[in-house]
Amino acid sequence: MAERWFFALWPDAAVRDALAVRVPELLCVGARATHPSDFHLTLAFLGPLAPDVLACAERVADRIRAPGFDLELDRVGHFARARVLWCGPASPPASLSALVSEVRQQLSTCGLVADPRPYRPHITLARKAVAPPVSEWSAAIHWSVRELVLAAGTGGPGPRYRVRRRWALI
Ligand code: 2AM
Repeated sequence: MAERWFFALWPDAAVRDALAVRVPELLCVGARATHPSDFHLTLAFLGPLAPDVLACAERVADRIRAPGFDLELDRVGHFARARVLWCGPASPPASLSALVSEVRQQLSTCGLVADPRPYRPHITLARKAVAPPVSEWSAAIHWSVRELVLAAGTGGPGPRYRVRRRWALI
């Protein structure tokens, strides 16, 4: 299957490990937990890309000048139709929304059209989750976001994504 590209925020080891500890207690029977190396928060999904468009997307990231920010992962949720269990910020900070807008707007110069659906920042914790989380999210996980990444996935068994490049937020 062709690689599918996306810009994302990738948690550091401390955030990743904190998430991995929480996931098992949330899962209904049959749900498949995300491999901890795959935890991420997507900024913009690009899909399969021709080499010249991929190069254009990388130049977009080269041009981004955005500050780092703090994220509180303080809620868990369930996308029932997609059967996805997720966590994310209850109140996304303005810096996150601004970064997403900037990346998506710049990507239009590469001919990449943003998903028209409202942006819902989330980290997929499990798939095939037919039921909402079976317990509460015990406490917020604090994440100091200091970089954005370009990652790719092939949809195989986990880990299914790979970070290809990183850019510092300043
Ligand atoms: P998800 O975890 O909720 O499925 C790589 O697939 C990343 O891009 C995932 O974070 C995925 O979100 C997100 N994504 C957004 N739109 C997508 C699409 N149309 N197809 C696949 N992944 C998409």
